Amino acid sequence: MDVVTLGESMILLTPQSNGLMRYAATFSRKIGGAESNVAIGLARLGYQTGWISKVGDDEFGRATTSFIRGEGVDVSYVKTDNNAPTGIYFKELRNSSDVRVQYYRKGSAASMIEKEDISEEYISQAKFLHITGITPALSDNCYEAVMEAISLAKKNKVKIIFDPNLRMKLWQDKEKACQVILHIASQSDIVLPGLSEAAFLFGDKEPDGYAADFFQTGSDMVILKAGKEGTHYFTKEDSGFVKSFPVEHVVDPVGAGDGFAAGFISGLLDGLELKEAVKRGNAVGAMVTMVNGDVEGLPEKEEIERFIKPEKEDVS
Ligand code: KDG
Repeated sequence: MDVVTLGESMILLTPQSNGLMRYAATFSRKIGGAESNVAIGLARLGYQTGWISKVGDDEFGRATTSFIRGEGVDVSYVKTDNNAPTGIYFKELRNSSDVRVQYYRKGSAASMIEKEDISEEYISQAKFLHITGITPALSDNCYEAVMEAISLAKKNKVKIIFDPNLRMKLWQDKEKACQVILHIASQSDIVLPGLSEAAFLFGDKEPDGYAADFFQTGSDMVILKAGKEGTHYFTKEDSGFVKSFPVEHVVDPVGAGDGFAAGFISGLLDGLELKEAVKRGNAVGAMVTMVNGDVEGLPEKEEIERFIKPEKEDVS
């Protein structure tokens, strides 16, 4: 197993018309969830991934698990909760720069994940444990499950990669969000914050100021995503910046960070130089934004290579 991840996936409903969702009459039905997006992204690139979760004993739960299984992700640690439903979320695309997300997930099956659901045997098989700041925001028991996964990963020398994925709609208060995210960052080997997440945690600073703050919490590597500008990377020995790939028309930006994570982790698994791994992350992130849906734009490996180095058209 290359990567194990843990979190909630939901039915994703997107109006088939642009504009305010109150006028929408028909919706497309997809599946989304930050952690399974990463697991699917890596599976599509040819890596072995596993997703730990809970779904409801309902049609949406069965659809979610079979979709993720169908994408090549191991779901042997996905349980069914008989008393809580599978979560749902709506994505209202007013235009590509104004996307609103509406959750129907309070009390969902995944919010019932608890530390007893985390298997040491499963985590210990992985090279990386991927976690995000969404899961600990779902419930106290989810927070405990994340901490259990972290402690099992540490015990078994599995590297921990953490994407803060700050979703303010899921947190009761800012202070708790800040405290929990910093605590998890302090337990992680690699952190993947966006610039606005770093500003939320540490206030307004320059990128190297954020890196120093994350180093102080205990992380060894900081990958600071600056959206369409590019990505800064920092270790204690090395640092740099990799420009984003230009995207002419963003169709749907949701899932770009997960695409980045999948591409970046794949680069680490392939032993690429850090800069090249970041470049691959940027490429996958950009490709995700060109397609509607959280996972539908995730590429296969050969597509990334073509995207990074487009072949010159034969004009002879
Ligand atoms: O990163 C994309 C996620 O935000 C999306 O898939 C839905 O998991 C989701 C969430 O909690 O917002």
